[in-house]
Amino acid sequence: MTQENESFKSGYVAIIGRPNVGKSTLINRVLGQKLCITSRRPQTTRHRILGIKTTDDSQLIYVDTPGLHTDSKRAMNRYMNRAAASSIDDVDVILFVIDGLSWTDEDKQVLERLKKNAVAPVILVLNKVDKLADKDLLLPQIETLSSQFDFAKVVPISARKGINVEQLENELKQFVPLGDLIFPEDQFTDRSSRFLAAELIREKLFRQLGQELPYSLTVEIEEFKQENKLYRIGAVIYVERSGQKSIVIGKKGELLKSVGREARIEMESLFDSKVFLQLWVKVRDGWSDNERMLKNLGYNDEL
Ligand SMILES: Nc1nc2c(ncn2[C@@H]2O[C@H](COP(=O)(O)OP(=O)(O)OP(=O)(O)O)[C@@H](O)[C@H]2O)c(=O)[nH]1
Ligand SMILES: [Mg+2]
Repeated sequence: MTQENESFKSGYVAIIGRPNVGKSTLINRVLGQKLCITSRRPQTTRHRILGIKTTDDSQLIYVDTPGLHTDSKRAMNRYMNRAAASSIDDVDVILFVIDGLSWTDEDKQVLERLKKNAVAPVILVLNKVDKLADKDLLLPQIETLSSQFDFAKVVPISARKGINVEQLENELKQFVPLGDLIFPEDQFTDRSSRFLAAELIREKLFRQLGQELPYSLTVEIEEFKQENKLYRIGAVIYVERSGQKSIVIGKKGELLKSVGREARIEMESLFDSKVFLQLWVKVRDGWSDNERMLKNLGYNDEL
């Protein structure tokens, strides 16, 4: 298709920012489908994920990244910061996402990193403008930040409501080079169905557990079989202490059951198949601060 179209453009867009500013929500909005998991909790995204959007005139490959944060003591946190920081390299344009009017120390540190390492142009994206009654309130913030860094553009959006997102996508096309498809046109991510299944289970746990959420919880898919129009999926939820195990299971197993139900429904729509899902909870002491266990659980420095 693209051979005939000499004006076709393709390239990479990194999405960078502190935790919880709406990076993953933005990718889902752009793709028009749920790919990346999102939640009210900071540090929802743990791995780099590509979200690929192909249109008649371009293929933009969005790189979702874990929120850059300052607490890098645990091995998993260091892994997440590395995954985010390395995404700044080798992209055509960087979206630096912040939460509307707020500006925290963590935002400042992300900007410092960009100042030091970003080679590609950086667009400042002020997200969550739906929360502002008066958009003019953004002007002083834009002015202050623009005096600290030479942003290629400043774009206020609401990823959740879709405000100004199409305009942002159009702007992005200026920054990617002419080029052919990088991925097949019907591919929307670099991640396997198996990975996405584990992520969906983790999202449901993040959302249902609220304040009780054991932060160091992870999901490992042990069985993933496709039989005609049925996916047979077995997953283990790892926590670090036995007290956390009972929280995840809930009274009479209710919480785990409802996590399983919600995850299954989304998997069925994602895979367009029936899904038979089984969940177990196990304790694996200290996994989030142990480099070897992290690797075993899929926290590899991939890419
Ligand atoms: N009001 C409002 N909320 C938003 C908007 N975009 C995202 N959110 C909410 O902000 C929270 C965090 O969104 P995520 O997309 O998970 O944020 P993230 O930047 O990917 O977070 P990490 O993966 O933890 O780094 C969720 O509760 C979203 O629903 C927006 O435009 N407006
Ligand atoms: Mg995220």
